[in-house]
Amino acid sequence: MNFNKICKDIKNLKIQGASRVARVGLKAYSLKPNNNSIKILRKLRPTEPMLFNILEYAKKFGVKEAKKLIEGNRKEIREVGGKFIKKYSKVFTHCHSGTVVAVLKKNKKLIVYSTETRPLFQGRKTARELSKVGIRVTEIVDSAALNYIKKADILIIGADAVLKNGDVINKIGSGMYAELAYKYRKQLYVATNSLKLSLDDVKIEERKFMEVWKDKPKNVYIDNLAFGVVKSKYIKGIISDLGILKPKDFVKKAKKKYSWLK
Ligand code: RUB
Repeated sequence: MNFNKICKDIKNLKIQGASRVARVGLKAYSLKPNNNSIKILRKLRPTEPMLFNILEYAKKFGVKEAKKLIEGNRKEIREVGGKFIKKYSKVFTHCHSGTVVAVLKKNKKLIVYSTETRPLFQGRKTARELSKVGIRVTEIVDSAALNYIKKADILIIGADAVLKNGDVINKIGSGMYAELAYKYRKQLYVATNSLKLSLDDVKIEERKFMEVWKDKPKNVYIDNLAFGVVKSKYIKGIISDLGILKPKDFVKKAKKKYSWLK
């Protein structure tokens, strides 16, 4: 794959999920390692600080070291998260997070409720990957979520960014599910690579209306925000390579780990 093809695939979501975007984005940078490539890559998915951080790291310490950092973190998360989820739990998740899938795969004896995630149906990817390893998945339309949140023992979602106040940005809908979980006293965890810490404000990506309704009538307007905020007060813990921490403690520890992130 060449640089332009990778950029195209990231833009049209053939390559999706913050971690995969960062890993493949790093590969693109390794093919054309200069400042202009960084500029181009940063524009593809504006809500992906893991990509921005890893490019920054690669520029400072080289691509090989950057790869090592990502892989080391991934391994840690799988260990930490795999031990954490109790057997036979009913787990609610939203969208497709490679990190959540990796953690759930560590414990096959689960029942997973997965939202289909309109408009692009990333939830089907989650269902495919989990069912392949023998996990029982119930795929639901997004608007059925309340019933399944009530049935669930735990909610686990991914993250695109963790902000310095401990709030998390993830697929649109995540904030709404978090508030429902809180109301019904269900614990919500976020599984993430600590490289998603962002010390800067994060722009929420707005995608084309066609993804929602290609031949919409005149005078119908479409808002297609890709992501939304999950307030830290709704998050019981962040499962990451740094352990399982309260959002504020996660930020403290991550800031220390990435002191080069200014
Ligand atoms: C995917 C999404 C995922 C996070 C985390 O959105 O919101 O929950 O990116 O993914 P999109 P991961 O499909 O628009 O990229 O755990 O794989 O980093």
